[in-house]
Amino acid sequence: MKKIDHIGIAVNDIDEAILRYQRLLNSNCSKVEEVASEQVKTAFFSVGESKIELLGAISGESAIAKFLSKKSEGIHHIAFEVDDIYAEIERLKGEGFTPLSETPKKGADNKLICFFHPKDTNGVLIEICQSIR
Ligand code: CMX
Repeated sequence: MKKIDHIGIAVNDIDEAILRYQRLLNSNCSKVEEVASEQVKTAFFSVGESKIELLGAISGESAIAKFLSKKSEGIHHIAFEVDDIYAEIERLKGEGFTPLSETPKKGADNKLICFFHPKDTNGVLIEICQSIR
């Protein structure tokens, strides 16, 4: 793993949260994007080498809607950048971690992504991601 790419935070009202995090970080949101496959609206803020990703649900089917109803707002996942997502999925499977998709999916921020179940990682949902060049 190369670095923490971003920390995902689930929020009830993303437009309100964007304004709040702009004040907190004293910087503008760099990208707002809807990811249809995940039914989420995302907003990214750069913080040094890493980012904060705000996540709002755009439908009740979204994993974020389920998370918010079960756990309420808060840290949803930690994402690590990798060089070769296919090799890293195989390595992590070999180590006994459980991928939530067999192959990487296209995520926000022009990345290939794969999530790993929080039951294997002390209750923290893990994402690995690789930039699409
Ligand atoms: N972090 C930590 N624990 C989580 C969690 C999260 N983000 N989401 C769910 N859980 C917990 C549940 O509370 C539950 O705990 P208990 O067993 O103690 O009740 C456990 O994990 C399993 O939950 P589940 O009901 O079996 O499964 P869910 O239907 O809630 O699905 C998960 C959980 C992680 C498998 C599912 O949300 C998933 O596949 N996530 C990956 C995709 C995703 O999160 N997309 C949104 C972000 C997209 C983006 O960043 O662009």
